[in-house]
Amino acid sequence: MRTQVIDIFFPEVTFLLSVDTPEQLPPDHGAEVAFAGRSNAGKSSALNAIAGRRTLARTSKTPGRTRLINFFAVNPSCRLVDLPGYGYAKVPASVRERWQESMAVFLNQRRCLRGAIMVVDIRQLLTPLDSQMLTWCQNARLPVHLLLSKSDKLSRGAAARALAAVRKTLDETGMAVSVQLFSANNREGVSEARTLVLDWLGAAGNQDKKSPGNKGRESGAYKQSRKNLRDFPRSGRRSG
Ligand SMILES: Nc1nc2c(ncn2[C@@H]2O[C@H](COP(=O)(O)OP(=O)(O)OP(=O)(O)O)[C@@H](O)[C@H]2O)c(=O)[nH]1
Ligand SMILES: [Mg+2]
Repeated sequence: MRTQVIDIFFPEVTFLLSVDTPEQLPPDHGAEVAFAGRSNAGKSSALNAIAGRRTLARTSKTPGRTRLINFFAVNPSCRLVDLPGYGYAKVPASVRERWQESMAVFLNQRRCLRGAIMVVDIRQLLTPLDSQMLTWCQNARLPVHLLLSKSDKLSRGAAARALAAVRKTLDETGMAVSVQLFSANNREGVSEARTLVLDWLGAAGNQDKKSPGNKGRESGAYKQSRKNLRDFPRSGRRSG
């Protein structure tokens, strides 16, 4: 059963390392899934919920908490990556520029990167910076799955309307991005997101990781998972 696979998949997850510059990145092999999004959107909380661990990645009420790229080892060849949040006004320009450079290198050149989980606060929807990040990912031919986070902050009706609005925006831009409601607090959508992360990481283990360029990102498995997730049904507030 799928849940049994999930239960035995993440217990070994541990903090691996934090990096500040592209030169410090760990070896580019195996498979990685990155968590990206605005500062304070709930990236670290989402990573923890999906990994099934409360305190793996540090979370905070204060925006800008995650300033380095943090790697968590799921097993010797698979990693979850907590990226620094963008859009936090108090970050000095020099830090922001360094972050942008690291991000560009990471998204464009990291061959083991299988997909990005983009976390967007459901109360803010897609901001210009989120759209920019989506464009970066599309240009890097990186599959993106969008979590509309903190869905517990809205009523069911309002959350459904927000989901429909984001789908419409994505359809209008023509971006092939899957999207779902998500709450680290009441666990809405956690199991669906976890299934996708496992698919991305697992599919990588079944193919030639030395294939050139970004071919691995466009494998049938990823296309299928994107297709399946394009229209996630609202699955109940305690689905995880
Ligand atoms: N109500 C609610 N609050 C959440 C949820 N997820 C995260 N939060 C809160 O939002 C705040 C930010 O969460 P983080 O997970 O630290 O956000 P982040 O995107 O990692 O933030 P930075 O690392 O600073 O960019 C914290 O106070 C969390 O408790 C959620 O699903 N529901
Ligand atoms: Mg964080």
